[in-house]
Amino acid sequence: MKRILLTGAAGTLGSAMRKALVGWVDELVLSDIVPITELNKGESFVKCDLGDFASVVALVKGCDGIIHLGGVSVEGSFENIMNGNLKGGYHIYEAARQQSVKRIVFASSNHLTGFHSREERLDDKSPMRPDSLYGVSKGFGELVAQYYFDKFGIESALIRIGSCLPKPVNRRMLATWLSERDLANLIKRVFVVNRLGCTMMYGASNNPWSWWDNSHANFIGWQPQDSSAEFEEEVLRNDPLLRSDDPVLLYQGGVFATAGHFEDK
Ligand code: NAI
Ligand code: 15L
Repeated sequence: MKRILLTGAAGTLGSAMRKALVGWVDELVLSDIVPITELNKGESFVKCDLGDFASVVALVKGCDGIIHLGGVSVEGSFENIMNGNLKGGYHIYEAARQQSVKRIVFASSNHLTGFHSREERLDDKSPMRPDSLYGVSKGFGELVAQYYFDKFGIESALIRIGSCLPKPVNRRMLATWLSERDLANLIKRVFVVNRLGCTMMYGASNNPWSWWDNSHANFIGWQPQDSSAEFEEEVLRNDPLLRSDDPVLLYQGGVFATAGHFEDK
């Protein structure tokens, strides 16, 4: 593998993936709107606002693949989401088309389906039920990816990441947790599999409590190695049990579903 672009490289997952992907490619081109000053061997950095098309085209030039983690990662103002996620998502795909990049990992989110009940088990046929404008923006990103696959053959892994952090820290995350190692292995797998297509996958580790079924994507050969079970006792001890009628327990998206609507002033 030669030259791979990592957007959102200064963020939480970008930083974790930098560590996990050391030595995996000849060059990892890091990019973010926030500067990164300390580079490891095999890394370069380009500051870029995803909302600026000309900059994104220059950024993508000469890359063989893209891991697109950049953008707004929580609920926020429509202006910010529009710039980072709507414009940013479109810019990445249009730049990829112009620069003949053929494979992209798109960091989608469980908040695209966050209004499904926790009683449901979702698969690739389950409808999008976004729990926030942020979740809506991930639906836009997935549709852009599908369009660029059907029209131009650009392949994508649309990873609806659950909660990716070193360990699960609350009861919800016993279902949604994705270890950094499992995410890194999935990213690596995406770039070696012969046929990827435009495939959505729920990004969760091998958790005993799961709301998601990835069997449609078995052909990719990703087998998560970690499990939230290892942390269950600690989580149950530290995260108080909510009243059973607390609305936050109804929805997979948790507080994203029950929070008020973000109103632009
Ligand atoms: P983060 O907020 O820590 O990192 C996102 C990065 O994108 C930041 O460094 C930020 O500076 C950069 N960014 C924002 N707007 C930008 C713009 N206009 N131009 C260029 N860069 C911009 O988020 P995190 O947790 O690292 O998530 C990475 C990706 O994974 C995001 O797309 C997020 O939506 C997605 N995701 C993350 C989950 C998690 O558990 N951490 C769960 C589900 C999805
Ligand atoms: C996300 O999409 C967010 O980016 C992250 O900050 C977490 O809130 C995560 O989902 C989650 O649902 O735990």
